[in-house]
Amino acid sequence: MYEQIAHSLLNSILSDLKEEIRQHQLQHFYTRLGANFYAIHSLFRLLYGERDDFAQQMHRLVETMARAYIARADALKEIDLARERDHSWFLDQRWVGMALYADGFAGNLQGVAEHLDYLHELGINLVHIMPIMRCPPGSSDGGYAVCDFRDIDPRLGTLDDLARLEAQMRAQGMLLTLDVVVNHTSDQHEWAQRARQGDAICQDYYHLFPNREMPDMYEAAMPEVFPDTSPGNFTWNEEMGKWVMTVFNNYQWDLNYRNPAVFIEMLDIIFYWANRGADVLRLDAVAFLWKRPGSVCQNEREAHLILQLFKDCCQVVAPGVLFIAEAIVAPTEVVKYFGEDAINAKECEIAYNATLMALLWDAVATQRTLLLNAGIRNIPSKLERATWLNYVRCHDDIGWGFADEDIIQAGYDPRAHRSFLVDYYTGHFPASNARGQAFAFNKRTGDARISGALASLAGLEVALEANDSAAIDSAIRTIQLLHAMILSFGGIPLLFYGDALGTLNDCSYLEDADKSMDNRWMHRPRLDWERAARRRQAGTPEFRIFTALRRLIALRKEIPAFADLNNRELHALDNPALFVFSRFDPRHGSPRILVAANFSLEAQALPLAPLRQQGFFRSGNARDVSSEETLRCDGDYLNIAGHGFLWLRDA
Ligand code: OTU
Repeated sequence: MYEQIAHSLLNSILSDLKEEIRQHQLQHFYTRLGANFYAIHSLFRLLYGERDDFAQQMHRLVETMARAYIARADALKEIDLARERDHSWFLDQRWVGMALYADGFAGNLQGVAEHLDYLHELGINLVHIMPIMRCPPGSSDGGYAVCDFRDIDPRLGTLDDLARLEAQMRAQGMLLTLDVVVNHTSDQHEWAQRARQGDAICQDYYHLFPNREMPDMYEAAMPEVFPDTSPGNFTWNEEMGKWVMTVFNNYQWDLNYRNPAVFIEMLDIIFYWANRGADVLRLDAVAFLWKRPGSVCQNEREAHLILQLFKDCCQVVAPGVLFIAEAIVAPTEVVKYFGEDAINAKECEIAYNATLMALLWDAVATQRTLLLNAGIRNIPSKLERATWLNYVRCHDDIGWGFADEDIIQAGYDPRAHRSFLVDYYTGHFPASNARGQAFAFNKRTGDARISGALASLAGLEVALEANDSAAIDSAIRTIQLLHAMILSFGGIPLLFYGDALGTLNDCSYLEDADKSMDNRWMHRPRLDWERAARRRQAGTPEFRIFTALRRLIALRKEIPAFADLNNRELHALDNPALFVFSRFDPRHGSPRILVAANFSLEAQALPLAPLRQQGFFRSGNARDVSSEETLRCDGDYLNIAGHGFLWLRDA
């Protein structure tokens, strides 16, 4: 949009740019900046317009973008142009992701490069390497307490190792996803160290308070993220004689985005990793970016403005790079991270679908899909050019973050139901064979979340110990069912390393003093490659899980209706154990797929009449693409085995 104030400011900024910048070939930079400048200026003014140095800061912002654009390699600029032409490329069903720790997966970055063939074998072509930036020795929240945003943790390798890995992945058509921890730094970051020494400029990077007045005001409304290990949201610092805002662990200092210097620094760090070849950047804890006393300090309007501004600026410098919003918040809030009041995603193109994840675990525990159906129906629809990251397990705990109204709609009492889920997954519920642990138990609210490896939560650990082959079969079916859901639901499926091999809880973290307080480490294993080799040995659980998932992944890639183009319909059927939806292909009109899942351990009857009314099974037969079997559909019902699923296409 053209607007005089913004445009004349842009002209003056551009004519002031230093000769060393202007001498470069900046054609695409100028056209993109011209296109986005009105938005960038408006957002920056909404956030920082009150300041005397607003024009200067705006100037710095443009210069930062220009320098990052100049530093961007030609090969990456080519990719940007190609992705501009094919701007919905990431909605395609061919993408299948995995999140892994470089050290847990293969020792370090070099090890990851050496094990890319494993990922290939499984069909993975998007790899999220958990945080690799430099952290202090000792506790670092699994890499989320960064002390140098521009270097790689020496325990994992070097920038050169990353460059080699990136080149290798690119040559094999794999996407690289890296974390940028935008909300906080380690207390050992240079800014924090200088702040402690009294540097006023660095003190302004954080939220510091001389006494309890403001912290108390904040605390009245703020929840606690880690209530048992890091209670409260502030930490006293003796050296400065000040309270520091530390929403997560006490060694993670929250950045102060009221200061435009913080915004520009973090934007420049986003550019830095984009220019190192990341295709996708996972922005950590984005819901927390803006703190307002008296509010819960999550999902504030300004947090969205900051993300929009990150996006608008990144589109100028590196338009091919996507953002993932890591916002584990209520379903109605999470869709806002795609951008509000827009048609296309204008914040983050991808967001974690924590709602689906928790609902799937709810369906497993209850053997009922009442809440799953209610919860999915009530997820607000998302924008175009936006997609979900669908996952069953990740490196974090499982929180029961679905809406209370949905729980009520499903016929349960919210408090009692959430505590049932904790009992179930910690194995305290009589019929449960899950073996998780409670995480972040909050004495005040009674809330708890769940840690544990997927296979252990699905009952495989208990079954193997008992050497009970029926129970082993059942756990393996559960693991397949859950993955079949994230592969077909719509969005990018993100597997968690280890899960395709049925990796169980790993309690060795208890011997490490830097980890023992945080039981999320029980599901962040060090992969045992000897055990992984059993994926080739018929009959082993590793073989059974791996081959099944590899097959489903390969099938997904061949089914155009599984691309995420707002092409899903939920089907409400009169059976509380079934989850049934269909996917259609709006682009090529290839066949619809009806996904029918049975979350009960007993076989269930899928009623066909209501589906026939919607145009399915006209020929009387259907093909289950997942098993390559043709099924007769001319009767009243189709049988689905306990924890079974079908991917049905008209035959
Ligand atoms: C994120 O977590 C990371 O995924 C966690 O591993 C980090 O501990 C945390 O940020 C701090 O960097 O912020 O938006 O276990 O679900 O803290 C949600 C709790 C987050 C996580 C939550 C999450």
